[in-house]
Amino acid sequence: MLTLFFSPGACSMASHIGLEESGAAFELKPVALAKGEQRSPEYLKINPRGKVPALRLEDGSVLTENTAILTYLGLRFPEKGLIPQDPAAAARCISMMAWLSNWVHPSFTHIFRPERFCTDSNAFPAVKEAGKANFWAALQEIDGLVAGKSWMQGEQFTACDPYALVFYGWGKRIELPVKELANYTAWKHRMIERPAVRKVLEREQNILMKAA
Ligand SMILES: N[C@@H](CCC(=O)N[C@@H](CS)C(=O)NCC(=O)O)C(=O)O
Repeated sequence: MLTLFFSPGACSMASHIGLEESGAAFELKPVALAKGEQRSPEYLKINPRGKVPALRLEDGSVLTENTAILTYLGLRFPEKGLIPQDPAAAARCISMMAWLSNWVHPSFTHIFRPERFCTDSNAFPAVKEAGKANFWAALQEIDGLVAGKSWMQGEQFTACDPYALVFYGWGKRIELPVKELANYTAWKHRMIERPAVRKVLEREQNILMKAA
């Protein structure tokens, strides 16, 4: 069976939703980031980088990175359409996930982990400020990207959708005015109406299930 190493509220929620949407049989292994379990010797054997998510396959090998895990699920369960069949559409989906991973996520990390990006503690406030500005600009960009579409890539729900939901939730968590983003917010409502998404949000007790 597939095994997902995850932490509630972390970016691993994207892979968690991908698994639930794919219909695959899987088990969950929580990794308590707040307790530093990601740096335990046991977990470092799973992912030597000490990050979630990690997906252990049936043969015991491990996949890391949301982009790779979601792509794997899309290729393994093609009937679910997480990765489009058309080569250009598939590449566009991977392109979007790459941007979420290499720009949107690190922008957020600047806010809480400035020491990972700058050795001068006097500059931490400026690093945080830049991270927050970049993160908010990225959320605004996503708002524009979903305008007039049902899903991130158009009319087909793809692997980009679970990934983009993570960042709406993080924006809400740090009290950015995400509700002002009308398209992203309408899309978020459509996401929550999907049974697989709702199941994961409830299981992770995600902030998106809380009122206001
Ligand atoms: N690009 C990676 C990011 C993985 C990542 O940074 N995960 C965070 C949680 S959102 C983590 O495990 N952080 C623990 C730490 O840095 O100690 C992916 O998409 O899988």
